[in-house]
Amino acid sequence: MPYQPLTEATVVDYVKNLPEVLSSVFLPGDTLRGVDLADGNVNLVYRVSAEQNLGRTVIVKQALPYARVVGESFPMPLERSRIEADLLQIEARYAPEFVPRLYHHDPEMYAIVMEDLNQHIIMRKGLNAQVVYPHFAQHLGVFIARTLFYTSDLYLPHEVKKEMMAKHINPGLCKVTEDLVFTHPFMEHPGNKWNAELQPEVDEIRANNSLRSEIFLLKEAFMTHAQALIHGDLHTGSIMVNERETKVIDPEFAFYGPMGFDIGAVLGNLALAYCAQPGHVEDPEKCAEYRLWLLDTIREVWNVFETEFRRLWNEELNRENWDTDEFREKYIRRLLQDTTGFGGTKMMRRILGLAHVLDLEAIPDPQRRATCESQALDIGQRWVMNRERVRSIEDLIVMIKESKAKYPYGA
Ligand code: SR1
Ligand code: MG
Repeated sequence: MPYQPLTEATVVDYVKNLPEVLSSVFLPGDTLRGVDLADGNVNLVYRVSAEQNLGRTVIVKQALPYARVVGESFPMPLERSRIEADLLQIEARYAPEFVPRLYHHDPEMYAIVMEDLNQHIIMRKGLNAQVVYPHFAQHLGVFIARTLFYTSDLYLPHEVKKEMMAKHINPGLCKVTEDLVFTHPFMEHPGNKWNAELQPEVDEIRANNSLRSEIFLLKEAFMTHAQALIHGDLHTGSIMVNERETKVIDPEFAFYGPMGFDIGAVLGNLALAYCAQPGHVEDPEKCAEYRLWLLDTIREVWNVFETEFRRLWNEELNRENWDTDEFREKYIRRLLQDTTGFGGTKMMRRILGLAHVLDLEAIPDPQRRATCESQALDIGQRWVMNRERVRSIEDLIVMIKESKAKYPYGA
């Protein structure tokens, strides 16, 4: 079928013509209905379910040649759909319990059909409502350790790694990240958006060449450090959760990049949720209690990651290539430092750049939101500027606890 964007009306016929999807999910005689679910920045997303039983359901995700929320002035390669399909299969090899099942990939329509996670919600929405996810840190720590270790030179024979790198080169989406995460937020750019209440702070950051040079070092590491096949956009909008399960979605930004970019995305977005809580919760005790859970979760994600990563290192390392314990300790320390720098950068881009996050955008009062955003900018700067001194996850937590908003609400 030649490429054309699907609609609520056409997506049902599209699914009806996919025999392997019909036989895996639906029953003969099912009447299918399509519903538009798109609420991310980039793609079309539909739910197609059987009227007879809404539990028989799939998600159809289709790439547009541009970013959905911006329009045709922001072109994006359709090829990202193939990357996403490949990644879902690779992740399923190493961490099957944490990814949705892929039923079908259509290279002509740039569409994938996958499991409908209708028992889960986007994690950001749960964090905005102070929901505690008791298994999240365990799940996510294991997911990142396995997907990063098993796709790196620590495990793969060198020729396999090189083939994987060639297959997963993703220049179009990497350019989006280079621009929207590392470049535009830290300069005057027409795509940027920010809260006018923060103007003096925004001006200060954009004039801070010491900070900007550190961000550029991180950008250069992002562009050149082909360490593992990373997810590439692992924020809390790319994670679906409930109290029992955790599923990582949307790996369309994947490529061979630095491991710390994924780990930093998770920790930085949890820190954004921490900053946003006073914008959502009126009761100070309840707010403090949930913030404590977020700090524990940041700590726990790293600790679980490190424990699992060390286990894999001990049991699965390609020992022909790597053999000293001292190297392992230096490697893990550098991972934590990269995590800190990338995490801080990703926090700031969500306040200064084009793509913002619901954690903060859902706070209607601009002054109250500015207090939360200002604290996030402070943490982001601390993480970036102090990353080389970081020795343990506690150092990141201390920087969060010591951070301050420049414009305390109501002061
Ligand atoms: C045009 S918006 C692009 C952003 O959305 C994705 O979630 C990525 O974070 C990207 O930077
Ligand atoms: Mg996404």
